[in-house]
Amino acid sequence: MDCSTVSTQENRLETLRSWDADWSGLRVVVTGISKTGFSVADTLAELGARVVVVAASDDDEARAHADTLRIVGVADVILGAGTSTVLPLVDGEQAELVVTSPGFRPSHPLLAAAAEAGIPIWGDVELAWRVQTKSGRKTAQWITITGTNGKTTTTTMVESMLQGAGLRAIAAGNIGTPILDAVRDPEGYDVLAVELSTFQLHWSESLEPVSSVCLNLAEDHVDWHGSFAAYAADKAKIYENTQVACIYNAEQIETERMVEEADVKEGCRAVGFTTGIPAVSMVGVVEGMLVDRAFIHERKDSAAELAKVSDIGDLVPRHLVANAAAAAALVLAYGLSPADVQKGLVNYHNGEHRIQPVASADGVLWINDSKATNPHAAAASLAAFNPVIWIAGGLSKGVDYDELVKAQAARLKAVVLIGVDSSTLAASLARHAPKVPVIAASGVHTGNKADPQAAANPTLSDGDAIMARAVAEAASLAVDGDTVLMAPASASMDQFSSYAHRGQAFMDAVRKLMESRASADKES
Ligand code: UMA
Repeated sequence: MDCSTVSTQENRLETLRSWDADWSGLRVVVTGISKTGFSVADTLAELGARVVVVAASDDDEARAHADTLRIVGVADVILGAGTSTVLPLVDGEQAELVVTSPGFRPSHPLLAAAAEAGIPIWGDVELAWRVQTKSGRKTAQWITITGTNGKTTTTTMVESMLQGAGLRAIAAGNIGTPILDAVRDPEGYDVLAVELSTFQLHWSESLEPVSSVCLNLAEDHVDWHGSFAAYAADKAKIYENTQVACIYNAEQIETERMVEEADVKEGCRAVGFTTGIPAVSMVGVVEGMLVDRAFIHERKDSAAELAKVSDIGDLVPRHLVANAAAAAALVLAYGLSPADVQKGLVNYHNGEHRIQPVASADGVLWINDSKATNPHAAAASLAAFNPVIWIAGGLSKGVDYDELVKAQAARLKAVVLIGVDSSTLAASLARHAPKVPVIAASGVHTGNKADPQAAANPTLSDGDAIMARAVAEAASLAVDGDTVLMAPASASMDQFSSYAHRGQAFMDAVRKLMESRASADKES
């Protein structure tokens, strides 16, 4: 493609900054046909663009989505393994734009081909920002949240505070509701609490959030980004063009550096959050109270009370306090009052699968933290308990467990491994916690189809059976004062359909164990 063609294309895309702009006939390839791909293709078809969708999946869900998309006017849907490696033509011509689902890595052959051909690539979040302005519909302000861990909790807290203040607000983005679904709501929202992953930030340029935060930064998704530096650079994009306040983690200098280097709107402030006593321009904690030293006039020598830490719940580990402080700073920047912050925290219920107490019996506390899909998240919950019988392992996503195991070894009483291949974690344990007993829940290879318990009970998948065994192993070791913590530090997809499925398997197994103990007690 020559330079003049590329620049004409870029000029056209430059004009596409509202729903009412002229999207008709724009040739777009959409990658993926799950949540994101479907919402993108559906939106573009409604806007009159010429759309071809490509996805490796060819299951019932993909085919049903394809049928619907054809009905709404999508030109072509190409499904099946291997099909998504070549950039297809749209109406016999090269695409002018690719809009990608977050699961596609930048190195994916299709995206690499688009980049090579000079075709711009957006994510669904970039498209959503551009189409959100529509005559006759409210345009929402965005509050954006990223970080290696705590995104979902913080986003939900922000949503709770906004809704508590009587605003029409919803959490969307990586949290599960595609951002385009929220943006296309016919009534519109006052504010969107937008959880963003680095996969989404990588392909976003135009966002202008009212406030934004990178909660923390630790190793994750290195396989997608290619390197930790590339992952960190994409996380830092959260702060670009922020209007009122960039919120950083005062206990993690990297996030403050990101703010210093960001290109923000005139007058935008840097505000820290901390679980300790706040300095000026921070939200923090003083004697069990969440306090604001950033948004009040007298911040030089005083702080305003926002809420009691106990308003968040009964079991409040430190990282949850940090999430609440960040959420408070984000909404105070938007203009909410201290009373709104407090009401939001009181209304907030810690979501399922996030450090969720499941049972407390014979002095043993059972905690489900299936949402801990990486070492950093697991570290946060391990740090909240001592001594711990730790159920861990799963799909490691290429991360390194050495630092986690080194830091937490002292509180580990035993480790029960789940996961098809938890050898990386097992090796870290052997290196840095050699005295801690490690039990594999189903022998060496936990995905073992010949597992006798799974074979004996065909209604259980391997994952469910192995979790039941892990719970039984943990129960045989646990004594008064111990915590059994299922915080796998790994993704779930090797044995379960999702982290929620894994968490449910754990909770079911614990409940069954409690029931069988209760009936044994009755009999004796
Ligand atoms: N596909 C291919 N080839 C690939 C990769 C994917 O063809 O190489 C196709 C699949 O066949 C399927 C589609 O792409 O048709 C799947 O797309 P996707 O993986 O982007 O998944 P979605 O269902 O669209 O969900 C995405 C987010 N998923 C990921 O980022 C992996 C969801 O975050 C998000 O909730 C949803 O959009 C709505 O915004 C999930 C997640 O795991 C929860 N996020 C990661 C995390 O939190 O750590 C980043």
